[in-house]
Parts: sequence; structure tokens; C-alpha cells
Amino acid sequence: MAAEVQTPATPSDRAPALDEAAYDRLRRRQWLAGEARADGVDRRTLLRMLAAAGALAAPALAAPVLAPARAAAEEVPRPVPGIVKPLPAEWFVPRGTNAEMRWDALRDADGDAAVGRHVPVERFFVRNHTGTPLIDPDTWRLKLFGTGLRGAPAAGQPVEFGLEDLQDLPSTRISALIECAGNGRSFYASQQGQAVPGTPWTLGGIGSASWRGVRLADVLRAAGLTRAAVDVLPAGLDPHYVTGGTDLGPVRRPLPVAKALDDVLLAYEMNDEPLTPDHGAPVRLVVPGWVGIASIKWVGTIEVADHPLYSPWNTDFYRLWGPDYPAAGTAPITTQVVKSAFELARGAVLEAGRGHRLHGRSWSGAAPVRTVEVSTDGGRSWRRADLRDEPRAHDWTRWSVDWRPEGPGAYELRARATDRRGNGQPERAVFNREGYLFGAVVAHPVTVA
Ligand SMILES: Nc1nc2c(c(=O)[nH]1)N[C@H]1C(S)=C(S)[C@@H](COP(=O)(O)O)O[C@H]1N2
Ligand SMILES: [Mo]
Repeated sequence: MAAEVQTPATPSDRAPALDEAAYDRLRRRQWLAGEARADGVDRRTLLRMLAAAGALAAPALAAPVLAPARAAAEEVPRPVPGIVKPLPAEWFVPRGTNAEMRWDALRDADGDAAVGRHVPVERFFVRNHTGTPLIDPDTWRLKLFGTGLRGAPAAGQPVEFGLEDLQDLPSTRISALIECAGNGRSFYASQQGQAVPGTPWTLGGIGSASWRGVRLADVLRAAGLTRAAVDVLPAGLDPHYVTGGTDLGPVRRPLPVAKALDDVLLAYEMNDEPLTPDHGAPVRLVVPGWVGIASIKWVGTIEVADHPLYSPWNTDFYRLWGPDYPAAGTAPITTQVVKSAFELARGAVLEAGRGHRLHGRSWSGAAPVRTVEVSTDGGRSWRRADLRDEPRAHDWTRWSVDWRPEGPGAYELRARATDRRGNGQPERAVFNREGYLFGAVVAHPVTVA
């Protein structure tokens, strides 16, 4: 058993840790040996995880917690308490503490593109566990500490960076999607008859933006990263997440050091503007290709440890449990699955007797999109869509297909993509108890009249 576990030693040896499954076995072994820390994670939870003793109890729904810093002059009731920016109904669907982007808002009334490859900040979906904090960028400090750093930070004396310190480091710009692991969750119920708890997103728990910031790798190295570091734990400055009467602490999720050094950004700009409060101002993580929870907003501290770390966000949440998964659940989920969406309302009415150009976007966390196919007859026949973008990793590809309906009536549109690694979209997504990673083809009803 032990022989199949790789012990990280040098950064190059650590590359396999990008495989969270292998790394998770190591984490668990080290926890059992008393070498891993798991603040805020119930000991029984870890034991349950380790004992492969069947499914965990479903987490209760979040108790609403308001952001501590609300604008004083607030008269208009907000559709989502805790979100600062306006949420016009033509752009967003409120979902608890979150705001889902409406796909039909990507086209205007004439069918012209209203949004380019990047979603404007004011139209970008918001996923908040509690509420948006208002943080003064002038006094904000990023504090790094932990046993994976050299010198004083190892003893708990943090090394600090102000916003200007970060801006003085070499900057990098990337185009990347942020997508919630639960994006598409509602289709487990509506399309597969499988009830799952959690935010019932359709496909609008996603957005693409241009991010500018400093590579997390550069900041970790500047902070004195050692070769012994294995886990990096960024924590948000938003209010603690309280669920089922339990305070789980700040939103935080360990990141294997291999991913942290690979392509992760500490972003301070989104679409060429300073980050706005709802999207993590002054600084957030952007973790390309991975589930949105990895991209911690409002980051205040980063613990760098020479031993594995756990938080509720890689133990109780964001693993897959279900009849088709190991009894103790999978390793923490990381890479997003392939998905496709039409820039059209569900149930949209299209004019009869004329041709239509159907637009949509497809994406994959693993690789650039290779092909997109569209069916206008409920999946009986398929044809290639025209790709309107050069497919890129970690971003979506826009596409279109021309369609002249045979006559008035109800139609079911479908779109499915494959990526360059050969990942595709199945007819059915494999059920998991929390409804993560819904990657099946989504049936999109329209009426021609
Ligand atoms: N501190 C903090 N970071 C967070 C969250 C949060 O609630 N608090 N939500 C996460 C989740 S689940 C997602 S999907 C993304 C959403 O990013 P957005 O709100 O900018 O779209 O942020 C992630 N980072
Ligand atoms: Mo999320």
C-alpha cells in the first residue's frame, strides 16, 4: 500500500501531486500519522472519510449571514442580500446568497451579441457563501505564514504584502473562466429525476474574464517557500460560513503546492479594472480550470505548510459521494467537466417561417474545445457548429449554427462539445449526492411560432 504513495520531495517530484487522488491518499496517511492539520474539520468527519464508512450526512442549508460592511444609504431592497452590485432582472436570477448569469442576456433583442468573450464585471455571476465584505485596499495586507516557509513565518510571524507590494511584482494577464462546481446542478433533478441539495444553478454559474495580477508562485517564492511545502491554504476575509449551527470559519480550501506553483494568479484586476467588491477586491485567487471554490476571493492569509491541510471545503464539501463512487467519497474535485450552453432563454420563442442563427459557448477545464455539435431534433441528428473563437485552454469557445425550423411547434435543442483530450458530454451525468460537475448534454426547449 505505502509503496504506491509518492512522498513529495523536490518541486519536480511534486508534479504528480497535480493528481489530487494520489495526493489525497498521502494527505490521509499523514493525518493518521498525526502529521496533517485539519482546523475546523470535525475529527469524526476525517475518521468517517478515512474509514470508508458510507455517505456523510447532507450538509444543512446555509444560514444567511449578512456582510458586516453594508453601505449605509441603502433604501432599495436588494434581490440578494450580501451582494453589493445591482442585479437587474434582465441579467441575473437571484439564488439565495448568489446571482446566476442569464444566458439569454448575452444577446440583445435583435439577436446581436451583447457580450464578447469576456463577461463584463457588472454582468458576471456571483457566488457568495455569506456576503461581500468591503475591504479598504490601503490597509489590506496579505499575510503568509506556515511551516512551508523559511524563517520567522515558519514560527507564525507572517510575512506581509500590501496591494502596492504585489503591484510592484511582475504582472501576468490571463483569460480564464470562473465556474461553480455546482453549475448545472438543477439538471440532476429536472433532467435525470435525481434530487440534490444546494444552489439550483442552471448553466449560468460561470463567467470568463481577463485577470491581471501576480503569479502565486512568485509571491510564495518571495515569502520564502521551502522544498518541504506541500499545501497552500488561502483564506477569505468574508464573514465566517455558518451552516447547521456550526461555524466553519472563513471560506478556505487547501491547494496542492504543485497547482499553486503552476498557473495560479493572485489577481487584482478583472477586465482591466481594479477588482470590485463582489468579485474579491482587493485581491483574489484565480485557479484556471479548477472548480470555482479554489479561486478564493478577498484573500487575507495564505498558510503554507510542510504537512497536509484540511478544511471543510476539501472534506465535507467538494468531493463526490454516491452509488457509483467510493463509499468514503472521491478525492477533492478539481478540474471542471465539459459543458455547452445556448445564448438563449429556456423556452425562448423563435419566429416561424425564417432562418435563425443559434449561438452558444462550450468549455472544458481540462483542455481547449475541439468540436461542438448541435441537434435541433432532440438528439436524433447532429451537425457541426462553426467555432467563432480560436479554442483556448481555461476559456470558452463561442460557436453558432444556422437553423431553419421545418414549421411551428415545440423543439428541443442540444449542444455537445468534446475537448482536445477527448472528454465529451454524456447523455447522463453520473449522480453524486451534492450535485457537482453536471456535464451531460442539456436539453433546451424552444417554441417556433
Ligand atoms: N472568500 C470566498 N471566496 C470564494 C467564495 C466565497 O464565498 N468566499 N466562493 C467561491 C465559489 S464557490 C465560487 S464558484 C467563486 C465565485 O466567484 P465570483 O463570485 O467572482 O463569480 O468564488 C469562490 N471564492
Ligand atoms: Mo462555487
